[in-house]
Amino acid sequence: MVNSVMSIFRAVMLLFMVSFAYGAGHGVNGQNATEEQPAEKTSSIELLNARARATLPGMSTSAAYMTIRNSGQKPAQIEALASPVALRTELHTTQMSDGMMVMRRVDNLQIGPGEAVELKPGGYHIMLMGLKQPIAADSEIPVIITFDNGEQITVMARAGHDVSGQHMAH
Ligand SMILES: [Cu+2]
Repeated sequence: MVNSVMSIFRAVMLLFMVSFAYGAGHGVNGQNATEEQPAEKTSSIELLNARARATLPGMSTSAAYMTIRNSGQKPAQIEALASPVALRTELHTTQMSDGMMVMRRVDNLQIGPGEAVELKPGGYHIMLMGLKQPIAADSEIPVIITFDNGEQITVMARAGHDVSGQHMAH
């Protein structure tokens, strides 16, 4: 918990410094508007089809799924995850181990340039742990993803009971 708070704090500080540097640069180069490089501040990461599992009574965990597409020139790695609905938000993968499906935390998922990774039931997923409230169907769950390039994206995951595939409790 302390770690993820610290990494969010670092990410926010980084964003602040980047935007400050960007703004300062603009002031100096203000007259060269035609030489501005397009797309330098455009996000190279897209989060598509974000959805979350609505909870049934008594459930304290849920999961969110989406496709992460990196259209940038460099690999992107997830550095931190957060959601206001959960005490802890982690990236997990699902693997077979001795004939059992087990989930493992993943801290180094990298999405190569031009690649997309699909988070889906039975594979990578964003685990929402220690839910502060039930997740109602059709509600929108904010998921905040910070990448190692300093990009931080908030995506709204639409909750439903019909997310295909089983998900195990921890
Ligand atoms: Cu999980």
